[in-house]
Amino acid sequence: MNKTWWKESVVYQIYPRSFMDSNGDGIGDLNGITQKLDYLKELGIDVIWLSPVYRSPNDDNGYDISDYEAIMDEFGTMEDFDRMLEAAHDRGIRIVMDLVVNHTSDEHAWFVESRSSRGNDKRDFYFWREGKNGNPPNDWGSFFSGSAWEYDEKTDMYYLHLFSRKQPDLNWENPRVRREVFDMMTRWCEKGIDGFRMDVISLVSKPDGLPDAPARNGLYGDAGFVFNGPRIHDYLQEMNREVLSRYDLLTVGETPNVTVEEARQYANEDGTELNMVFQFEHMNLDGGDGYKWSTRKLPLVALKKNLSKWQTGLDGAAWNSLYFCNHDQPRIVNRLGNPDDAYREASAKCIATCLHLMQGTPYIYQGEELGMTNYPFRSVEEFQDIESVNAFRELTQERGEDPASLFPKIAAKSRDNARTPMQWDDTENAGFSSGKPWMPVNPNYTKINAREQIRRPDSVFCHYKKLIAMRHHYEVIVYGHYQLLLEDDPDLFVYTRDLDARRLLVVCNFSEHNRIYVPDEVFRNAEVLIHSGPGIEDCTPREENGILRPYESYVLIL
Ligand code: TEU
Ligand code: CA
Repeated sequence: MNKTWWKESVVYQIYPRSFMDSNGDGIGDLNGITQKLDYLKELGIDVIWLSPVYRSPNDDNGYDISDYEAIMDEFGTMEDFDRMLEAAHDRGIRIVMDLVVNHTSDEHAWFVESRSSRGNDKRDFYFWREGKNGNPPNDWGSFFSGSAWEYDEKTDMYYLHLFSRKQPDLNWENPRVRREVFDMMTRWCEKGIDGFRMDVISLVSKPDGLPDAPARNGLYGDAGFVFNGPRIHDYLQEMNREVLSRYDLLTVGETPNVTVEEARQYANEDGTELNMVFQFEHMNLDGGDGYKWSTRKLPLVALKKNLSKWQTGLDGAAWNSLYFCNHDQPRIVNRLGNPDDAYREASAKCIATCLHLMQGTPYIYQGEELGMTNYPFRSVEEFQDIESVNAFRELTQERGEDPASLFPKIAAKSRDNARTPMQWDDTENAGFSSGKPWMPVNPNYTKINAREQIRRPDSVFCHYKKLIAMRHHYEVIVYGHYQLLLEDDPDLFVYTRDLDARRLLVVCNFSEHNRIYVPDEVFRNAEVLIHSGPGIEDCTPREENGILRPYESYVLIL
């Protein structure tokens, strides 16, 4: 197993729009991030993954880029970026940028040129096709509802957009596109950044001939089959040769629909492609029928089996990312824990222990370290995210779903849950902004905020801080081999890690009733590395003859 810094790091994801507003316009910005670097240093994280800060019309909150080498006006200037980068490096914190190159904004100069005429020099930077008898070129549906094709009257052709119509897909079959992307990446690396998170990178190779989808998902074909296309590994190996291999980077691909077998290629130990990928199987376990919208919670036994499959499936061959939260996912406390006061902190700490003791690089999404929860949406008008807004409209107006029964399912899974402002303290707007925040602050900020937790030893923040310090101290946590115990137990998530003579036992009770679990005799004299749960302030796991309280978790080390 190759040992390296990005395997031993903990990454913190910042969604700049909602992190910290320094100039009172209600929108987070780069200077706000710089102001909060000492907070992140206190937490102990090693790397920041910065969601897009490039120029954008914000049709998809920055994931629609109109200039890859200019800073979004609302976030500040390139000088602000340089200042933030330097301030992070001064604190030993690396900066990983979000690379969104499956598509650009329709306001990007390339697309403006490409759409201007059929003969334009940049026409084939994108996918332009003739319609069929007045219909789109194929039946693909956009991930943001509607057809994945937009008719462009000027040249009487359609262009492909797997996301919003303002996010036209780049044609990676065109070597000039790849050259432009690689050169842009190189210029960012020359500025001293430390890596890339690659947005839906597994989409950039489309199936030959752009055939109809093999499965339908309501009105349109399910474009999910486009992921992991025929030349994806050729393109990533070319990117690796042209850019990635020339710098000391953390690279993580966002690869929905990836399997363990494919991940062993994407994130292979030979380093010919990426360091790691984000898989989505565990995040889809609480989905609805035929789509993600649902009020179901994550089923524990299925979750244990899926995460264990990834732990053992990549061990020694590739490298896992470890995440439950990001800007696209609802808050994990609601999906796997309990957001009510009685159990919120215990369940948040139990979740953190369970994830952070696995093999792989952990990712913490802003606010996860505080146990932040979903937002209490009351009506569909409160949704701002294009995915939620379009889905509600299409499902009710075009597919006849009942609005009243659909609303709670969208409210539970909406990406907006992760995009409410970071809760810094209990002053107005949770200390996020002196102006009107672009997105309402979760009203529970008076109870859940960083200032209240930083100095409270049993807070969620201090629990994450301890987990991060443990990972920095014990190689067995980073490199140890994983084995699941009690595979079919509906409440307990119990596993071991071992590396040479070191052994860990991780015990988590994901239920709201007491359970009995007595560790194997071999752990009789083991040290307690971390222990959390309601009412356990002054006891150790063994003193309670195996009683595990609701959401109690602990780690023993030999
Ligand atoms: O997400 C791609 C993606 O997988 C999501 O659309 C996911 O399928 C959906 O959100 C599940 O709820 C990336 C970015 O993370 C997302 O924010 C962007 O909207 C999207 O790509 C387009 O750039
Ligand atoms: Ca601002």
